[in-house]
Amino acid sequence: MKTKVIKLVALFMFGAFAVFAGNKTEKVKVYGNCDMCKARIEKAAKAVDGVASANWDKKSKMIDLAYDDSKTDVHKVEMAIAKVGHDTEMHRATDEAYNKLHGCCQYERAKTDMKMDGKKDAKMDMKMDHKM
Ligand SMILES: [Cu+2]
Repeated sequence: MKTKVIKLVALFMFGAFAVFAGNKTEKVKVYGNCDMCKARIEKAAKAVDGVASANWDKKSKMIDLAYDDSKTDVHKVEMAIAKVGHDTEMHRATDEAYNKLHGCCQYERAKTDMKMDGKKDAKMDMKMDHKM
């Protein structure tokens, strides 16, 4: 009887470990306006392999991410979000992606000259990947 209980406990602990292993949560800023943005941002984040959950808050502009850090990292998720037109603190969307957004979704972004997007972003991304 006693060994059975120990086995059960061990099994449970192993299960819990397997579930939590490699899981990370992170909160990052994503620019957007409305519920349409929320749906778009969360969809893009969840489409990244390894992301377990994504929850963007309209007011604080913060997204809560839970992901398996053996499969992905916050930069990959931010890049996926930037790809659908939403700037994050570290990854800026291209003007092209931003301009495709629904009119009500065109949040206010920091004005920078044309050099800031596209190629330069790609370069920045690469630098960050190397660091990790
Ligand atoms: Cu919107």
